[in-house]
Amino acid sequence: MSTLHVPTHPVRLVTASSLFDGHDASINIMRRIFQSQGCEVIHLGHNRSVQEVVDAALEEAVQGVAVSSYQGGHVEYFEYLVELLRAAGAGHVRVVGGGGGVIVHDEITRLRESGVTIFSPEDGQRLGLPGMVNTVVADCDTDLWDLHPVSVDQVLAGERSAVARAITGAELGRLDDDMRAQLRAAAERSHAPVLGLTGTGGSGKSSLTDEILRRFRPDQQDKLRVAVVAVDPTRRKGGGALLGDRIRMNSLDLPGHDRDRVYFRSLATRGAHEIPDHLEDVITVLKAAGFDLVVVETPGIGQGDAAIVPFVDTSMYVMTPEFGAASQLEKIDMLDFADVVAINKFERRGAADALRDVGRQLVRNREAFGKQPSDMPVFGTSAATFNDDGVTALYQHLRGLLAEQGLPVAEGALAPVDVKHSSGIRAVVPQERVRYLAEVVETVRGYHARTQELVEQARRTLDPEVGTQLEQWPSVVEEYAAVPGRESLSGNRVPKVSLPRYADHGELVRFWRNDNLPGRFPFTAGVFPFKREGEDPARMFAGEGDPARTNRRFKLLSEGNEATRLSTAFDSVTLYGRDPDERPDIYGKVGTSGVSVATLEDMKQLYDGFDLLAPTTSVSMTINGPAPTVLAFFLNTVMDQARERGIDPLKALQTVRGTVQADILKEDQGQNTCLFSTEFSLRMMADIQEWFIQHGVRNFYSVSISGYHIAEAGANPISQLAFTLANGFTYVEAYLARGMDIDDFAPNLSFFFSNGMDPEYSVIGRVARRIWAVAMKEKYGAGERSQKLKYHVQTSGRSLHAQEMDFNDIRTTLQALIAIYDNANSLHTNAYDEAVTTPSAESVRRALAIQLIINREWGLAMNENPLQGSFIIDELTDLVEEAVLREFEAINERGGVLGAMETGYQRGRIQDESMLYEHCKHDGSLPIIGVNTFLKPGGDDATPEHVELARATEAEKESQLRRVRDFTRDHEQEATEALARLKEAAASPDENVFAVLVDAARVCSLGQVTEAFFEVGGQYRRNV
Ligand code: B12
Repeated sequence: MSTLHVPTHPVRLVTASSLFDGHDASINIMRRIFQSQGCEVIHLGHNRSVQEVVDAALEEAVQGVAVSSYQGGHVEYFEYLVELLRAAGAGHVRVVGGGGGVIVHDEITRLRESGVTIFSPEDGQRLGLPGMVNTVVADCDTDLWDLHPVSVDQVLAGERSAVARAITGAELGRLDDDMRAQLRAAAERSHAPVLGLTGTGGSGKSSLTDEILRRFRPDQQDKLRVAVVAVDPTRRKGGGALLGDRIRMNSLDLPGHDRDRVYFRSLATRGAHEIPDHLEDVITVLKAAGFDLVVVETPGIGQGDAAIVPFVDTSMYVMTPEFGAASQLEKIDMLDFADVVAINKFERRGAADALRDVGRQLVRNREAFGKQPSDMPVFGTSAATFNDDGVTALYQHLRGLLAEQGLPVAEGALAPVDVKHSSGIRAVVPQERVRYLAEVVETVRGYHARTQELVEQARRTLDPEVGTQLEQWPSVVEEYAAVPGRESLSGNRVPKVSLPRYADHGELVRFWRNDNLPGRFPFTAGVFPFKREGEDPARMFAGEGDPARTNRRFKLLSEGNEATRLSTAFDSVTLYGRDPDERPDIYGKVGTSGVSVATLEDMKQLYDGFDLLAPTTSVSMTINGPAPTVLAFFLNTVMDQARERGIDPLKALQTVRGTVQADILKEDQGQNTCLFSTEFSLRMMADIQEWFIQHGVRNFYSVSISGYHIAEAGANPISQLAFTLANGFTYVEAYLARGMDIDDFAPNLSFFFSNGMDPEYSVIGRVARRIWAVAMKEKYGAGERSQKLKYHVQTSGRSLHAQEMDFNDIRTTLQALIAIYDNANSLHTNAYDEAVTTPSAESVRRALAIQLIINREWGLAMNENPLQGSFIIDELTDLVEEAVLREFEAINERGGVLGAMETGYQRGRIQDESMLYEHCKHDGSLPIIGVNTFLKPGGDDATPEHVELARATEAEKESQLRRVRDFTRDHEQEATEALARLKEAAASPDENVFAVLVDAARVCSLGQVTEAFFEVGGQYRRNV
């Protein structure tokens, strides 16, 4: 193995996924390896525009940017990135990237000519993961200070790049005496106060900093320039650092605000304990550069965390309510020094007590014995809550303190608040219900314990219920014997459902309680007694170009089928709730990797010619962040079809069939198409469900609780299943807390899993159905319809490779077989060209054929319960179930799903598991035929030079731009009114926003609605 390059200079890199691109699995792997090879990584996460990447590259003074791009439009994106970097005088910044097989050979060559290095899957295979990263590290190991000196005048003029470079010099201790003296003299003339922020890890310091800036900028109308320095520790082992604060900062790029008013710089401690050695010089540079306010955020290390105090004029300590006993407060050094204390995550249990205890401690520390704890500068805040008044109170207090230090503040545009802690928090899952997952575990374990008792009992005396079941069993056996079954060519009758031959009462009891026949509680073997006649579960995902082209593809796919089952893939501009635009990093993605839908007109064209009211038509839409708006487009299309035929539109809602994905929890965990604050998105989901109940929408699933994206982001099957079911129970709790009845909403919930190659996939549906049914019946007292977990399954995309593509169909066939054996309710089979492009007409036909061959040709599929009775299937079912329950306990310990999400628990786990898979794939320890073993004889042409690519044409892109422009022009007046009404509804906590949105969607574009919701619902804040 080649030795890895050890950097001689600090190597700093910005990492991100491109705009409207949530594929962050690969960049997360790369950034971790960069870190372990000693680099300082400013990770921006997913969905980053070229401008954001360039801004970060300039302010952070990096040697390189590393971007992954999977959604198409990569040529436009990377070329625009190089262009903007050069225009900003940063042509020296190396640009590297990757996008798996999606970036094809010709494009790699073209991009290389523009100065971009793209790594293909073969590069990964040839070099190995560390080897590939190593080439970047070696190339970026340059001395920025020597290469790019900076003059004092440029710094004093406040030029962004000059400031950034001067900070690099300061960090390296390379500012010469003369320069330092001049900068110091300038800094001394500055009146800029320095605000220091520190606190315990996980207290939400950076979110709070962001929220304070989000108030400061509009409040002071951007008249003041602010610099923020965020410090993160350098790992002692390897010397790398994850600089993970910038990713949290939405306030750097506020709509309608000048991006030059805030400067943000991440620093690594580089061997120092808590404070980088040259922090004072860094502050000097910023003061000399004329900033009006300097904010320094440092990690709190242990309890002796007051190291920041000597560097700043005002300091703030951030903590959470969970500090244990009040006596622990005596040990916190910062409580002696901080001018202000914020108890963040005020939505958590014990927050009010914490506020009081910390107040008391401050009274004692300050010897202010005549004062009340409530007089102390202690604030209860919830940075995760949009427009939290506790944060506003904290901001306004800080503004006063900073003004005393010389900050020239104006009176402020923000209305004063008269609270000292958050007053409007509405917990999605109420505090008293936060142990729900532990309760599910107790219920399932209790159920099995009872089974064991009943089994024993059945061998002696009988429980009355079991007695009845035993009495009825012979007639059940007879009933099934009468079902015709299917005859093989050899003349044998293959039973549709095969019954156990147990005679022992104990075994029968165990079978009924653990498995039972399909369609019988606990539905382990399936939720329906028999498969639907005349409707294969096939639901093929399609979307490309403009709506007219996708409409043609839908017609092709549904040709010759009795039932019409459409599944819609949207392009990434739509997935992120925006309208098509000319800007190069947007333009390239219009109609690529999915269909572009920005208005009601687009939606109508998409399903033109399909009878959406027919009971044989079912439409599924893969959309999450902007799901409410896209669903509103769809339901209007349905209602308009009804109107055209003289049918009452409200009646049409009662029969329309389909699914909208709309699962925001897994978005945060795996797929990353979050637009709004999680809290607002969850409220919208509940609004939709409530509206469904009010309008009798029974056959349309309001959410598809998805494990697919969790698995494809890298999770193993256990984590996929556990996280997904836990998310499902969270929706149950959230909807119950909104006052909905379990049997009114549970039948509208559906599930979606990925089926990969691991052994656990054989039982994923069985375990999901059993846990759900037992919990629904025994814990929630729900009726039978609610107990039935129905799921869609897609074969695993990540198990398909760019190399030796023909082999992919074999993998898909095996995964599809197991799904069909398990009575999955709906199935998508991936095409063999999965790693390179959304499928062509030819590849999708083959993928569909896989299902047809299994369903119609494959003999054993004549039987509908072939998995039952197998020792290994039973054993795996119990094993996977127990592993899932243990994971529930782990999530429960973190405060349930939402509590765990706040600390990035699920994301961290998924990334670890993803990393393990890729390592095993790349080092060959996990055999993958044609990729790391059984390689194509003769070498390197395992990836074909030319594959038919399903991409939008220029004409389609242009026509989409024109269509949305025409639509917004024609509806300008009505849209203004509708948007005002929408914002009003969203701002009032008790109004159902979806009800108003259904009307607004007739006249507003998707992008217009998204912008409106940003204002009133808050933007999503990314997590590493
Ligand atoms: C995983 C995956 C997902 C996951 C993403 C999870 C996540 N958080 O990342 C989920 C399920 C959420 C997903 C969703 C979608 N996906 Co997807 N997805 C994939 C998949 C299966 C694998 C990509 C991957 O991460 N591979 C793992 C990496 C490590 O390996 P690799 O790609 O081979 O990369 C190698 C090199 O290129 C290099 N590399 C890659 N990046 C970088 C970066 C740097 C800096 C370096 C040094 C090296 C490097 O490293 C690897 C070494 O071998 C691909 C298909 C495939 N099999 O490739 C589709 C694919 C990329 N997805 C696709 C699409 C269309 C989508 C959706 C838009 C579908 C939709 N309409 O809803 C959504 C959009 C989601 C979003 N948020 O934006 C298409 C893109 C088609 C196109 N551009 O023409 C693909 C090709 C599938 C397909 N055929 O339809 N997807």
